[in-house]
Amino acid sequence: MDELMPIGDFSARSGLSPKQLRSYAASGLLTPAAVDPYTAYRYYSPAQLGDARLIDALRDAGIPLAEISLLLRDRDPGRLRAWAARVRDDAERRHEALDQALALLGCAADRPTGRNTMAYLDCAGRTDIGLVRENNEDAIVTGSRFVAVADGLGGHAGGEVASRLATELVAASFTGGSLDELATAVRAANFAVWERGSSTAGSEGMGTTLVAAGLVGDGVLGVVHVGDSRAYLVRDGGLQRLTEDHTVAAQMVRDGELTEADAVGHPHRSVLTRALGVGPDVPLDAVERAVVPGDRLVLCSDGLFNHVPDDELAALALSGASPQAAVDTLLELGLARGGEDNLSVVVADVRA
Ligand SMILES: [Mn+2]
Repeated sequence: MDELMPIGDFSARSGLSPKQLRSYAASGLLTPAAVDPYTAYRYYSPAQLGDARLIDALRDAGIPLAEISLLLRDRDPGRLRAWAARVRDDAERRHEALDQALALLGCAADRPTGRNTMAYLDCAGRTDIGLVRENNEDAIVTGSRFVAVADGLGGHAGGEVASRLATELVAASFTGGSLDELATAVRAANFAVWERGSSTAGSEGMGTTLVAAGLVGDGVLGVVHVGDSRAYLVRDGGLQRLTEDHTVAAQMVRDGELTEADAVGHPHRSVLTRALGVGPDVPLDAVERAVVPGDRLVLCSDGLFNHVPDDELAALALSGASPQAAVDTLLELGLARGGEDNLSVVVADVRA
């Protein structure tokens, strides 16, 4: 404790003003190592410099104090990567709005136009706890290049943690580089969820489904999935499933032991043959599809498709409604038909 610094010295070394330091002390972010009971002078230890600089950098990045406090507690880089993805999406939206404003003034956009000519996703999504469950273990991601749906499993809070962690990690590392890169990110998320599950009391056996879809080149969609959350492509009046359910019943259908119709009410229709996070490695399905403007993607959890069969989903997804209207219609229908599971749906239109 001989190296304790008064607030002035600590301020000089950390680059934070005494006023900032007092406000971080008041909000509980950075408590002085000692306070002189007679003078009320605050003293900081050199070990606190790292945290002070971390807080400063996060404040510079515009991260709210409450989030900084969470970050200091669990130090999960995934949280920061998720923020980075949000900042990029936000910047992209603001650039687009500015380009639009410039166009309204009769000016050409200042940005290089390369990005504007590339396909992007116009999307909407909702996840709902449903009418029976006590927590929502589904998680969704929506963005202009990447969308995902996950359906968590496991006791206590395990399912929620698993689906959120998996979607945040994959979204944060998504750069649109290639299908391989997306698959690598899903494998890394699998390992992270498995590690969290095996090191946290009460979270043993937690896991999640994941269907992750992103533009991995201009006009190329990559889809990686594990479990029974689905991706569909709606094109030219038809609906194609891009994913095969990894369930016992679906495997029996593929093996010719069960008809598609009998699988719908089968007792093993929701028993997964694969899930993300239940072991250190997991086999993935990864496919690439060419997409064109006008194509529509639908991602959903079993809570939706168990109530809304493919033909009906196709009709509703084709109705010409906006992504948000389609999401609302599908979700309300799932709820009206029982909603005994969590329900999630993401609808994304490919645009140029
Ligand atoms: Mn479910």
